[in-house]
Amino acid sequence: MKLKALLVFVLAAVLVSACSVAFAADRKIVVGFAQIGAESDWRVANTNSIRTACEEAGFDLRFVDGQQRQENQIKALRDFITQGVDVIGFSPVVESGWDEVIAEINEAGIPLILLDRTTDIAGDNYFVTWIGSDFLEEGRKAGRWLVEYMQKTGRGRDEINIVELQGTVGSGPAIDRKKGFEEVIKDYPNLRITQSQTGDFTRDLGKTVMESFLKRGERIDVLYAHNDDMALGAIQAIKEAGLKPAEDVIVIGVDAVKGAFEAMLAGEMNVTVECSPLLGPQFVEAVQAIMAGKELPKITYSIEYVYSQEVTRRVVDGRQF
Ligand code: GZL
Repeated sequence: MKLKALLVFVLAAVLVSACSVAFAADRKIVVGFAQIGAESDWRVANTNSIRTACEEAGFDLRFVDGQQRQENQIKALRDFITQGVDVIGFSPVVESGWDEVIAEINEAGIPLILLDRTTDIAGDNYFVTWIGSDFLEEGRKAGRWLVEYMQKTGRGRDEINIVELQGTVGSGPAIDRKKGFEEVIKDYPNLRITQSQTGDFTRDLGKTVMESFLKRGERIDVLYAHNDDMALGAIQAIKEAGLKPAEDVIVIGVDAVKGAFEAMLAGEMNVTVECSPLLGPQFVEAVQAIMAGKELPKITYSIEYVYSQEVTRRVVDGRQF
């Protein structure tokens, strides 16, 4: 009798697990994504890439625009926990202030993918994988381009005044793009940052802060902007001050959004360091790997280049962002 009961039990267990697998195979993967906002062309392209890739993958995507406010992102993350999503994706607007909500996500056992930006939480056990750019290297690339450009144009020994438009205060890209740039120029004492202030990655604030830099009346030779949107706003301020952008004031940006290419073709910007927003496909691959129980590397960098004024219309027309 006992053997018969055991066989019935085993058969029932196999049927239940088969049904749960079948159910799992039928239902959509549910993904919660807490996006920073829509502060720049880069962010808009990033959102489009995520939405398109998730739609093509057939995910049930719950997408929240945090409007660049940390409290909105924290609320979205808590809502995802309540909804019991399968995977959470997240790009933290700033590095600090996430410990509590991340602990709640970990407690709920929901896999977390960091996309683009990072947090200052110690260790890397709290997330499955981070996909994004090397912001420190982007700052170094901007610094190296400037050193080479000054030497190439015979100004390698001139006293050069640099003004800096920083990204969102406390954000990973703002912290590391500043650090990487300064790491390079520290070996050239004639290259000095004379004014530095946040433009919060937006075009409007970039213009306003550049106006204040110009109003100080000190000579400005170079603008280093942590993203192209602030650089494009600053270009307007430079022109309204009667100066020629890319000539009187060398203009360096980061992101390589289409507006920067158009400005370079118009002779109003010198260089942009690429930071790819097209992370959607890599994000989808990571979600699918997690759902299939596969291992993932902790870090996946996107491949990026430096584009200077000698770009052709062909390059511009071929770009996706
Ligand atoms: C960088 C990204 C930054 C962009 C800005 O990966 O976080 O945020 O450089 C965007 O344009 O606002």
